[in-house]
Amino acid sequence: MTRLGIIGLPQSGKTTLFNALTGQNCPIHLGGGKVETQLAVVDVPDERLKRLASLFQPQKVTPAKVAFADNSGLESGSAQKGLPGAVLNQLSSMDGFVHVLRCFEDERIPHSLGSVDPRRDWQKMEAEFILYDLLIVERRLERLKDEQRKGGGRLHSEIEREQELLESLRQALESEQPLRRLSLSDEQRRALSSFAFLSLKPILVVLNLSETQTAPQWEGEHPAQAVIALRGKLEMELAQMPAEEATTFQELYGIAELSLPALVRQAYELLGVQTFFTVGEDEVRAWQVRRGATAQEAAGVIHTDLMRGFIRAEVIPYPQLIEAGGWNEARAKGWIRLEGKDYPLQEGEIMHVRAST
Ligand SMILES: Nc1nc2c(ncn2[C@@H]2O[C@H](COP(=O)(O)OP(=O)(O)O)[C@@H](O)[C@H]2O)c(=O)[nH]1
Ligand SMILES: [Mg+2]
Repeated sequence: MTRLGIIGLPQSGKTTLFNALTGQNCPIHLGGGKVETQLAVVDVPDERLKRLASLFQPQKVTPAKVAFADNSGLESGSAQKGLPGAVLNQLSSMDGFVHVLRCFEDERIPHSLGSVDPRRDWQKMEAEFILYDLLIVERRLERLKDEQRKGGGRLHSEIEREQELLESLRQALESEQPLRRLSLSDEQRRALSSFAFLSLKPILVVLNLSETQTAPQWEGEHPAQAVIALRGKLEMELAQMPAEEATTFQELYGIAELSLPALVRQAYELLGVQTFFTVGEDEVRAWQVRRGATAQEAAGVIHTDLMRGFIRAEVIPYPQLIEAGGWNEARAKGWIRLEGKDYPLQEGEIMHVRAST
């Protein structure tokens, strides 16, 4: 399951956003400075799943899930001093981040850095991530030097290749570039995956606006970075209201849709994740898989047995299945394709795995 860490300065609106996304009611003020992670698993909103469910009338409908983590440790380090290593460490287990930046003005809520300035706040967190990653890189380079000297283990050429890669990371970090901005090959990414660099993880910027604010200009579009503006407090209140009342308020404030669907869409985009479906009388279900994954890999998401015993996959795009009006109807039209294990599954396709078990 995809895990997104909500980060940002104290009082930026992280817990508020968490509550808005999850419809939960976590206490806004967590005292004690204890490092704790609140994890909430949220259904991924998907209109297609609903359509498929009404078509197949299954006993069970299972949406894909995303987990949001609100880390109370982010409140513990004073904004001036920076975050404790233990907190940064915890963040390294996340797949990506949602970075909340305070844009709202409210005299009753003092800003930990004295003034509302989202760009400065953004740079501050970036700088912490970069520094943390730099320490890891330097430590690793020291190790590699030892390894080089002692010998006996890996090939010299192999060690050198890693050194070169880490040197290029060091250069980027020293010039204050987050690692997510580097273009790395798949092989390089694999080589780096065990380090869990914070500045390499994709990040979604959330501009947290007051009820009446409009979003400030925000550049920095990048494949691993996106921006979304929302009114956190208002959305939290809406998420906690009975549905009917919420609709009235939504109309009043001109909110076409709450942020969860857009936020999840953006996160999928950033994380390189896509959806596929399985259908049947017992269950209609949405699944997550790496974009570009093969049919066999996707089968493995459903069950390892289906991956091992994979023979062929029956595949059809969502719009075609809807147009046909059912699986048998689609088959009669010849729209259900048979694909082999290397077929790259496309976003929104419905798959039925034939496997020998
Ligand atoms: N006016 C206004 N207040 C907000 C907004 N978002 C959060 N707050 C308030 O800011 C304070 C800090 O919010 P909280 O979610 O606890 O921030 P955290 O420390 O980042 O978790 C709370 O009193 C919230 O009610 C917003 O969009 N508008
Ligand atoms: Mg909080």
